[in-house]
Amino acid sequence: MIERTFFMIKPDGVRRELRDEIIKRVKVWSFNIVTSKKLTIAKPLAEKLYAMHRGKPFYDGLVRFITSGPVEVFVLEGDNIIMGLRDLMGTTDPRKAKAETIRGDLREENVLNHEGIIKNLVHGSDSIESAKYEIPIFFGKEFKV
Ligand code: 3AN
Repeated sequence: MIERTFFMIKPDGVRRELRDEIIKRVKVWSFNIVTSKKLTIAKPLAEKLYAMHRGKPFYDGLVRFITSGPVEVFVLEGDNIIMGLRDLMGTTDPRKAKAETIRGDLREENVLNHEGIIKNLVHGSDSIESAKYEIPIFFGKEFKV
């Protein structure tokens, strides 16, 4: 089934200039870029994106991390892309991510930042519901899931 999902190269990925390497991997999987833009996320936007993590010990640090520098955000489209992209990204903790995944292959030696937040390069929606929530935060209502 052709699906759309929200994808982000986080501040650590942009800072390390891994954009082209990451997008090359996305393209190899025949995923298409519907639209994209580069921005620095403002705090209210970060709080909306991470609303499900509010109250967790890493929440404040996570918001600080994601607002710490430019990110690139995408709407991607492809067959079974939500689960496919999660496979391509690898697990949340890059130290546990398999080889040939983005997080597994491109992780830094120091995976945690100074606040103990996991620097894992990328984000992708984990379900259709998440994609429906996350895409409009960054792209308005124009790009339907
Ligand atoms: P994913 O990005 O794999 O969907 P989420 O949505 O559960 O993972 O978590 C969002 C982000 O929060 C992660 N990408 C990571 O940067 C950070 N994070 C998650 N769990 C922890 C943790 N236990 N300690 C520090 N940071 C965490």
